[in-house]
Amino acid sequence: MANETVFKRYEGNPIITAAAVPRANSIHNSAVIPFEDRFIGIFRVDEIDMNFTLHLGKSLDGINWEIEPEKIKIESDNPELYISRQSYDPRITKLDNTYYITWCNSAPQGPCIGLAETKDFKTFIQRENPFGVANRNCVIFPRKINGKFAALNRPSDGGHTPFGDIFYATSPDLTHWGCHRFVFGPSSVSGWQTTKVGAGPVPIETPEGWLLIYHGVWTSCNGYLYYAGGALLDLEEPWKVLYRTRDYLLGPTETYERVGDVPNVIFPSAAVIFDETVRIYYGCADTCISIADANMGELINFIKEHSL
Ligand code: BMA
Repeated sequence: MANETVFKRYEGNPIITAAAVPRANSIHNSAVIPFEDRFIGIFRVDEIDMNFTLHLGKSLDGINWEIEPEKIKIESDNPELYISRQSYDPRITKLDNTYYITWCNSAPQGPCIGLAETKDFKTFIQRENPFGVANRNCVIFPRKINGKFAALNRPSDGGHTPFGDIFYATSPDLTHWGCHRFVFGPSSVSGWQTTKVGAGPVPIETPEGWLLIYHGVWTSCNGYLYYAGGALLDLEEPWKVLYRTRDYLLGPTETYERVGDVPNVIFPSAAVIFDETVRIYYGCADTCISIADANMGELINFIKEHSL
């Protein structure tokens, strides 16, 4: 396959298409996490009325999935909290015994971040939206940092945002967020990430720092192209960038990445560790989901050796 470095695409890609859910137009940009003796996913389903809904999926091997035809029910005792008809790009973080789901929960005023928690993937409780409009791409770190919950997020605008920097924020209680720090923005010397960047999967803790897979965007004369890159962030001060790739880790080169509702999009949104392997799940052309595997040591070395 074209231009692979450390990530190798699965030969059966794409692993999930719209055929998995009866009313789906497309299924992409979704969250996956190990749970009990299997894998659980929260899938972004763009339905045939082109509203975006979140659906639960289960898999024994992480490759073959059963996805529920109905969207998940997220409960709240606060009538002022709502679930948008445009709910998209979920991520799942396990922290202690609770699973936190963040997603883009579009408000009438623009996109913002939704937050819900579950312990069993049967009952989902919505919490306050962590940030105001407009914001996309929120991932919560899998442990507290210096005693606080911590998250990466990406302030945006109400449209197709021609800019975008990654910020870090902390919270004592997952409701009140502050201590905002700039992490990194686009790079003028690495073409695939000159327009905007955004966090992908939940960061993975390694002895070398937090491993962050992120997306970077280039604006061509024909519109945006989305790529996957990698960074290592300081373990205790994650707004400090130790390394960040100049070369992309995956670019849209395969037909299923190039052709779809939005062409030329690789949107990594989940990562799972198997022994020494990092497997990423990524949305392809806003249409389907694929996976790619890298050896953890090789990935970290690649990020260090191909850093900006
Ligand atoms: C971003 C998000 C993603 C999408 C990408 C490419 O702004 O909306 O859901 O994959 O654009 O269309």
